Amino acid sequence: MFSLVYGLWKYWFRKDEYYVMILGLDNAGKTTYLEKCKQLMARGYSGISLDRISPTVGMNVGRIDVSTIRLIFWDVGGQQDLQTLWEKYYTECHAIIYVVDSSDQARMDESLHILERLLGSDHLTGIPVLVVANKRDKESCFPSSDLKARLSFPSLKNRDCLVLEASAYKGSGIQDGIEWLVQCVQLNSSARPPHLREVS
Ligand SMILES: Nc1nc2c(ncn2[C@@H]2O[C@H](COP(=O)(O)OP(=O)(O)OP(=O)(O)O)[C@@H](O)[C@H]2O)c(=O)[nH]1
Ligand SMILES: [Mg+2]
Repeated sequence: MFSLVYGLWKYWFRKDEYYVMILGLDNAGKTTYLEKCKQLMARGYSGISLDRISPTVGMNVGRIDVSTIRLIFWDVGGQQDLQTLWEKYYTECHAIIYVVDSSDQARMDESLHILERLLGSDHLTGIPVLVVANKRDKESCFPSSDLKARLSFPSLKNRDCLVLEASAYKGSGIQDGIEWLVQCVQLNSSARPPHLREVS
C-alpha cells in the first residue's frame, strides 16, 4: 500500500524538464533576458540588478517552473570563440530562444547568418525557435517587420517559429514568449521527449 501511494505521489509531483538554449550574438541581451525572465516568472526569486550583468564567459543556467513543466535555460556566451560551444548542447535541447539586438542594424546580417547556420544542424531538426527582437525600448530600433521579412530561409521550415518584440531591460514581451515556448515543447514532445525529474 505504501509503495502504491508513494508511486502515485511521485507521479503527481514529478516535473517534465525541457532544456532551452538562449543564443545570439554577444551583446544581444541574452543574459539580461534570462535574468528578467527569472525575475518575472521564477517563484521566490528576487534577482540581481540588470546593470551588474557582464559579458558571459561560458554559460549561465537558470530555471523556471510553469505548472507541471520545468524549463532549464542554458544561456551560452555569444562571442565568436564561444559560439563553437553551442553545438555541444544541440542534441539535448528542446527549444531555442534566439536574441537579436534590434538597435544594431550593422550586425543584423551577421546575426541572421548565424541563426540560419545553427538551425541547419541535423541535431536541431524540428526544434521550435523563438526569435526575440530585443531592446525595443531604444529609440534607434529597426522595425521588426524587417526582421520577419528576412526570416524565410529553408532551415526555418517545418518547425514552430515566432518573432516577438521585447525589451529584456523593461521586461516587456517576455512572458508571452515563454508561454508560447511551453506550448511548443509540449506539442513537440513525441519527437523530443522531456527529461523526467522525479521528486525524491
Ligand atoms: N536598452 C536595452 N539594453 C539592453 C536590453 N537587453 C540588454 N541590454 C543591454 O545590452 C548589453 C548586453 O547585455 P547582455 O545581457 O550581457 O548580452 P549577452 O547577449 O548576454 O552578451 P554575451 O554574454 O557577451 O553573449 C548590456 O549593457 C545590457 O544592459 C534591452 O532590452 N534594452
Ligand atoms: Mg551573456
